[in-house]
Amino acid sequence: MMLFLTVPTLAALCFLQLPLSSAQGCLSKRQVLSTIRQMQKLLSTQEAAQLQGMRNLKKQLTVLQSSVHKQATKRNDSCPHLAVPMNGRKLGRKALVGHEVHFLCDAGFHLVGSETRTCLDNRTWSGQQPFCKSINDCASNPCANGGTCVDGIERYTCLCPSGWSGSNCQSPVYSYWVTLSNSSFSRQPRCADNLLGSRQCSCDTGFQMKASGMCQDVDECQLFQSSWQTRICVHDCVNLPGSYRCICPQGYLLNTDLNTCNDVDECTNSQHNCSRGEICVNVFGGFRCVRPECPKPRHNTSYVKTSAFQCERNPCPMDSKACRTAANSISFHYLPLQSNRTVPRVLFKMSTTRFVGDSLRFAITGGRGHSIFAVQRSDRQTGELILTSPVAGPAVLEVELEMSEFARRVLLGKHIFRVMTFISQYEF
Ligand SMILES: [Ca+2]
Ligand SMILES: [Ca+2]
Repeated sequence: MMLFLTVPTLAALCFLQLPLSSAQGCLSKRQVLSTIRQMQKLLSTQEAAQLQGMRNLKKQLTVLQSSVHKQATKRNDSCPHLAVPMNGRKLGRKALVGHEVHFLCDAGFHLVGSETRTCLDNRTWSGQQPFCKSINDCASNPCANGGTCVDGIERYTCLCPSGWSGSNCQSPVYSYWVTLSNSSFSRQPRCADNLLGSRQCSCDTGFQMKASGMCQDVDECQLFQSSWQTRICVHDCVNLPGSYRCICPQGYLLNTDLNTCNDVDECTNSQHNCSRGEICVNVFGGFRCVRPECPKPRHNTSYVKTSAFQCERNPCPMDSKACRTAANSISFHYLPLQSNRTVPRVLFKMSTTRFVGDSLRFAITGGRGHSIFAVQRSDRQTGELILTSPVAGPAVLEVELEMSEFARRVLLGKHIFRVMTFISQYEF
């Protein structure tokens, strides 16, 4: 900077002096020009060096800025973790600003919400968290009695017509049917005058002309439902103006034939209220919550649960009589059955896969109401539990069966089957 100020000043002084002094007192014109050129060259070089310096500095600042930005991105500039939708997948793991994740659903499900979400500058995700929805919860027509199925997020909802209630519109609202106005069962006939001048009248379907000239509803329920031979509904019948409707009791849905009733499987539809540790057993007209438990340890013998419905005996000293006579396994069996089923009926079969002896014996060893059961051998390795009398429900029957394995008349082991039969209130 000093040079920059000094050189032009010196040159200017010399030029000012030129007309006043002799050529010897100052530098010659040629020398001055040469000096100026040298000075100019020097200045250009300095200028270029300074510019280069500035550029380098600018570059370094840019590099520094970018590295600071990257570090900040690593630490803070990421969006919150996104959950993987149930029955679906998430593609893309990076949650940094500017990155995208994509969502897919498994077969049978469709995506509701954003298929792609981007991590925005403000560290939030664009769009909405998607979920995978079963393609159509209403596909199985779960709403009975003319209910309208509305496909929901997790499950469907039934919108029931007047006179019906329940999650599947399966329950009749009796007060509604009773209060149906009597007048709607009686209508004016439809009449037309023909060309001959006489009047012809007729009634709508389901109505018949009465002597009064009015059309009266046919009470199909009274006509047909009372007799077993002509029954039109498997359960109950409600007379309607011009028609009738079959109704099913709680726990059943009217079949598409509009006559029979189908049991609702509360266990697979998650309509049960069994607590943790209990197992839901679907039965006709309802469900049961069961808790199969192994016997308590006793006289050197104890059992361990090997599956939800099976207990196996732990190793025990065979010199102890309690150990030798204790069953090797105890299994639990829950059977739904309709009321008044025809007999004899095979309810249950038992056999062993690890048969090492030479004979198997089957016996009923206990249980409530076991007098209506019998056991018989169906082949060398299989025994059958047979119901011998019809049972009117509702009822719960318990029977304990024993299968003993012998080799040369020596007991090798035995297996206990605890069978519980749930008999419905109705014959369906
Ligand atoms: Ca009717
Ligand atoms: Ca059921």
